[in-house]
Amino acid sequence: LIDVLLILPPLRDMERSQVPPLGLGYIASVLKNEFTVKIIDMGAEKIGKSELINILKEECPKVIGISSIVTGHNSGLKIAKIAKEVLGQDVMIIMGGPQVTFLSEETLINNLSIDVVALGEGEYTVKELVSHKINGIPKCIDDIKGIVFLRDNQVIYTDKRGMIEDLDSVPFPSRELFRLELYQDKGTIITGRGCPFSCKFCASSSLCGRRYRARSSANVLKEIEEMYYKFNITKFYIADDTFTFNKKRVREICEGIIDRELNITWGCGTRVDCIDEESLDIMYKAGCRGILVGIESGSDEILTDIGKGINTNQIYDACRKVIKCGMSLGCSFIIGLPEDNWDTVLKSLELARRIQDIRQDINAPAVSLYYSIFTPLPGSYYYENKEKLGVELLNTDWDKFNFLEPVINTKNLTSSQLRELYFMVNAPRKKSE
Ligand code: B12
Ligand code: SF4
Repeated sequence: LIDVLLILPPLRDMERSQVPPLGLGYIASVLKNEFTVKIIDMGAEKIGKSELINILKEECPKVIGISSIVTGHNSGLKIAKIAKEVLGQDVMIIMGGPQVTFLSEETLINNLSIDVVALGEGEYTVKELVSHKINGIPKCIDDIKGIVFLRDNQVIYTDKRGMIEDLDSVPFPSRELFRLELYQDKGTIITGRGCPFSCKFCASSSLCGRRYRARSSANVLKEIEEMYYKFNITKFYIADDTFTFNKKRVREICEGIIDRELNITWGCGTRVDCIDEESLDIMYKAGCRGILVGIESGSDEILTDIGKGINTNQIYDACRKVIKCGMSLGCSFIIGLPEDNWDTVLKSLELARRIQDIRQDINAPAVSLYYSIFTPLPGSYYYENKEKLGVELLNTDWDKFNFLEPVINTKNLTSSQLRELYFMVNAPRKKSE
């Protein structure tokens, strides 16, 4: 028997997640000193309905926390329903995570199995909810900030909860509760939250704030050491939105890795305007072998329109620097943005090829290209303003919001043209080209 069961529902169209659910790991960490907690990742652990029912019967959790990401939202709702059927009405079901944070009212109204939605960062909200349920403290649920629930068919919002200011004060995610061997990228770590930029297609800043709340380098190094020594992890991926935003901190972290003689390799994601040769140099020395950048478009007009704040010259230069310093480079593009047309998408293809050609000159590691189809995500500017921008949503089945198939017509491109363009940009490049 356990107090709390935290569940990552299976994500549609992904065979399994390659990354442990760190958000749930963080929540477990603040709970585990006081309560018994278990985490299941249904996709990675291949847990189907009947196994879920067995787990529920065996563990009889008093509280269930379900994580909601866009393509896992529907399955999360089904799980909540099953849990109430198996355990009865008394079990408290909390849903939290990026998707439900922006869809709290409709989720509660249409799914009576969900008792509470916790908005934004969940660590301390969940802790208070569990304490309310199990210890009766606080006595009244209305005193818990950052939640939404139904009472007599009325939607009740409690006071807002601020973002966690000092992320160093949050314990590291409970990796011992994950089945780490199941994940390709088990070395994923988050060294800060939030993003100071506000690209119109992205929900990041409305979710985690328009400020990068960086953890101190000492705190990050401590977690890297824990992962290295306790969990034998030697391949890391730093999954922050913009890891290299603060140069000084990057330097401190890299010097820390070098000083500790940790035999690791790692990769990170960042923006092209946060890349410079000096940082790349020390990053390489500290084991960084790959960088993923969000390029989004090869058209300067589109880049301006989406609010990315970068241009194609900056992109080319930054990519050249990464390739030159011997790291592999990942470039992600979005096709079918609200102002995109056939020509602007071709410009992306052209830029991608120019970037790949840099590598031929230098004989460097791989350049990988990732194209996704523009998919308006709740919480993003484009989702909120879709009608105004001529974006017609063809499908409201969240399972289809997988970035691989179009769920929209834009004013310049139909969904079938988008499909065609997607096929074209992903076609292998012919030798003569
Ligand atoms: C790092 C990251 C990833 C990493 C790692 C994710 C992971 N498993 O931890 C990778 C690269 C794998 C990834 C993949 C995807 N991601 Co992502 N990712 C992010 C990013 C940049 C940071 C997330 C993060 O780690 N934050 C810090 C941790 C601690 O937060 P968290 O995991 O969200 O959990 C907190 C809260 O959400 C909440 N919470 C979460 N679950 C629960 C459950 C309960 C019960 C409660 C109460 C609270 C709660 O509390 C947690 C602790 O504070 C965000 C952008 C952002 N700034 O949020 C996008 C973001 C979350 N990702 C997004 C998407 C769409 C995806 C993909 C579906 C994209 C794709 N097609 O591949 C996949 C999903 C696969 C997966 N397994 O997660 C969207 C989500 C939009 C939405 N409406 O759902 C975001 C917001 C970015 C965007 N494009 O706008 N992602
Ligand atoms: S796309 Fe990247 S830089 Fe832009 S708002 Fe999202 S996380 Fe920030």
